[in-house]
Amino acid sequence: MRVSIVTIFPGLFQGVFDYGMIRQARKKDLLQLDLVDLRDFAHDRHRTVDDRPFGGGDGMVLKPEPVYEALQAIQETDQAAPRKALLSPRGRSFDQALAVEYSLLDHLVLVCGRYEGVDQRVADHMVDEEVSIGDYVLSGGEFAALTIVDAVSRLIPGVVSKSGSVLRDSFMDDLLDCPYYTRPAEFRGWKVPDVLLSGDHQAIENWKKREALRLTRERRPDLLKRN
Ligand code: 6GU
Repeated sequence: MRVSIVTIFPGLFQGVFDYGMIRQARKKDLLQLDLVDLRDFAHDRHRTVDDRPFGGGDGMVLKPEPVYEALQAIQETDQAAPRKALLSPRGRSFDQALAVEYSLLDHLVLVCGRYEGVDQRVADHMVDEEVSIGDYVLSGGEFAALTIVDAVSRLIPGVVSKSGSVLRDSFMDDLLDCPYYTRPAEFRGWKVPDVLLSGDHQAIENWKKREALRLTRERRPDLLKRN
C-alpha cells in the first residue's frame, strides 16, 4: 500500500517512520510513504500557500490551488484513483473500522489541514472525505496523519506476523483488550492472577473474555451499546 501525505511540514515526519511496525512494513515493501511538500506547488517567490480569509477574521486560510496541483501531481503517478482524505477537526471520526478499510487500499492520500482553516473548495471538490482523529483541536493535520499511518500500517496484510494479536486488539470486536502480564509471577508482592499460571487454556480464555467485558463495562459502556 502507498500513503501520500500532503503537508507544509514534511520535515516533521523525518525519523518517525523509521521505528517499529511502520519500519517493518516499509522494509517488507508492504508500505510506501510519500511526503509531498505543499510549498512545492506554490508559484510565487515566497512559496505562499495561505491567504487572508474572505469576509475577515483572524488567521490564514490554505489556498486551494497548491492543494489542487499537489493532488494532480500525485494522481499522475498512479493509474487508479487514490482515496483522498482531508484531515480536519470537522471530519468523520477515524476509528478501527476506517483503519481496516484504509489498510485494504492500494493508495491513500492524506491532506494535512491547518487549524485556522482550509479553503472550503478543497473539502467540497478535491477529496473523498474529511477525517478527524478526535474531539480536540490540533494545530494541523500532521499528527493526525501520523496516527492514521500507525493504525493502518499494522493492519496491512503481512505486516504483523501473529495476526491473532491484531484480531484480539481493543476495538477490533468493540471491546477493550484484556490485561496482560509477564514474568515475574510476583513482583513486590503484586501477583499475576492465578488462572494465567494454571495451564488450563479454556479457563484462561474465559478469564480473558470476562476481563475484556468487565473493563469495557467499567470504562467504555458506550462500546457495548453500539451493537
Ligand atoms: Cl485531523 N486536524 C486538526 N487540526 N485537529 C484535529 C484533527 C485533525 N483531529 C482532531 N483534531
